[in-house]
Amino acid sequence: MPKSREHRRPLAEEETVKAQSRRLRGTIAEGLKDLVTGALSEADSKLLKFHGAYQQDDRDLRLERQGQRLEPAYAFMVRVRMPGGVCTPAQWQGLTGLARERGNGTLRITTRQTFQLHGILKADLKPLMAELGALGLDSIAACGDVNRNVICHNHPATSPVVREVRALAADLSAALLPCNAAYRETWWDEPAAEEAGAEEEPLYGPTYLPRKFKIGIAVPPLNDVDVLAQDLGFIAIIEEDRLLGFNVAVGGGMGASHGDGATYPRLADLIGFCAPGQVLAVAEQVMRIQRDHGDRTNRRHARLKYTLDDRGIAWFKAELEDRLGFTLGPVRDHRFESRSDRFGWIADDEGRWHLTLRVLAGRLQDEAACRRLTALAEVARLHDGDFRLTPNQNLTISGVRPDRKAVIEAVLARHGVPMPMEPEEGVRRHAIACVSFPTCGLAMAEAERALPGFLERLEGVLHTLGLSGAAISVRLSGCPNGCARPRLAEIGLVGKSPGRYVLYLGGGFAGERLNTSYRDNVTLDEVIAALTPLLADYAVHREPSERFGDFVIRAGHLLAPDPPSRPPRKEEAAL
Ligand code: SRM
Ligand code: SF4
Repeated sequence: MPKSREHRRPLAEEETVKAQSRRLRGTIAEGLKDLVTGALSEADSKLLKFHGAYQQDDRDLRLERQGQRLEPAYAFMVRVRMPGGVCTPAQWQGLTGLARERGNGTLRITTRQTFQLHGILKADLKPLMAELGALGLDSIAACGDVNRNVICHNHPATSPVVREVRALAADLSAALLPCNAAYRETWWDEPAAEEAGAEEEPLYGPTYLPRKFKIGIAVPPLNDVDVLAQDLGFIAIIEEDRLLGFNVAVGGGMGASHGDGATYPRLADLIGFCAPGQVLAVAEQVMRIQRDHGDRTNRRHARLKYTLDDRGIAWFKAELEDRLGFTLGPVRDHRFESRSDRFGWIADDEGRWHLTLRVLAGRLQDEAACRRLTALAEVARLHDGDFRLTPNQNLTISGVRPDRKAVIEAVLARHGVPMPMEPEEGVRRHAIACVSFPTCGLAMAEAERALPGFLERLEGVLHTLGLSGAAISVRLSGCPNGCARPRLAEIGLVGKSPGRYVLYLGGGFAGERLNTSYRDNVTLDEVIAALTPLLADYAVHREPSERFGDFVIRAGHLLAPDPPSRPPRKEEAAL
């Protein structure tokens, strides 16, 4: 934002909260002791995000409790920091225990390769954080105006550079952590630092970033991290199995608000190439530019994507190279083919096996027919490799010795966990949904809970049309913040109000193109009705290997104007 405009506006309230927080401590420690209420103060609940936790209330119970004049059913969500999405079997078992004993009995794999634990009552929050620490995990900077969980492609059998890329994700996460001791003091009872509340934050400064910041590392031809949706993306350039460096992409972001044209999803721009040894410097300087130039007056305009659009890519690149003291190389060729996970057993060059399982919407829980949480905890007891979470909300049991494959399969089968799906289940393989109701405070329509029913209906249509195996990406978000990255789906649904969505079509299969609004304010019935003729046309007129997202554009379907989707008002019906 041009300086003159910014100067006339007051700072966003969050800026004052951060500045007065004594390096993110606020009064969280005191607030936790007050068990008369299930909540923290408003300022502390904002600061809590920097500690990786959100205060939420059960949206299913909100109205009922309002009617009974009770305070909302408050509970907390904790998001673990897990760079590159890898954890040990012991950590897996520990997290399962935490979910059962202190949470709502489920673990939720997120679109940023980590776990969220939901439904934690105030009295359980501090013990849970301590137990997380004992597992060698934490939730520092998993939320808040800082660099978030760094994501990267992590399937060991995909490419020889996966190990390097994972190490880089961990290095980035460590290098970009805030330096204050607030987390350790608040949750782990470490003695207060001498300079408590005034520690140096050499990278962030006293008010941290204007907004969240996200980094992803892709290993072509896979783009499972949706690298162009990140504030900062690194795309591995590999030649003869050697990592040469990375194309650098800046300014991606998915969030928008309905009806507010000043907010929009944006794909990152490729600005150059850097060597592996330059990645940390590039990341740090990109973040510093955003720290110094991002909009601190309007949080809806505070992501890097808006800084870039306000000031221009040329300005940004010059500023970056000036701060770096070297120039980026020219962008190298790369090609993405897919964002999908590779399901089933795959062996790597060293003869270890890796089993990727589909977890619909990332929710690990025990249900009557399928006791996933129990099954995986049991696998963790006998597994000596690790577990890897994917940005598609799925899971790889990784590094399995050949003689353990059958044992793992038997455990999964005993608890009703299906082995990876048949190839016919095309659409299910590519589906993602955000959490939404009942925990998300920003949800406008169902997402995770609506996904299974929606997929079943869509699969019915596809089956009838002979398209059961068609790989089509479907993503469902409960609001336009876009946590499931729905604006990058071939079929994207974005919640507008309970039961109603905007239907977007035409996203690129490998995440290279945003989709376009096709129907506004429609129910899921109307979505199926709108999709059926398009899919029928696709079944008959698609070219060999043509993706649905490409087809709807080529066939001109996206040019049709949106018909009114709301029911006619009384006066209109009378005409
Ligand atoms: Fe998100 C806010 C869940 C990935 C864009 N997101 C939220 C909150 C915390 C709601 C809130 O602020 O009160 C949601 C908590 C729901 C709950 O009950 O658990 C939430 N976001 C999620 C997760 C769990 C979705 C999922 O189903 O997996 C993902 C957790 C990621 C993680 O582990 O760190 C998640 N969120 C994303 C992504 C995808 C990504 O990062 O690749 C996006 C779009 C990319 C982007 O940031 O532009 C995303 N979430 C948002 C936004 C819009 C931000 C914006 O600047 O436009 C919000 C709202 C906000 O920050 O004010 C938001
Ligand atoms: Fe909540 Fe909206 Fe994100 Fe879904 S997209 S989790 S409804 S903020």
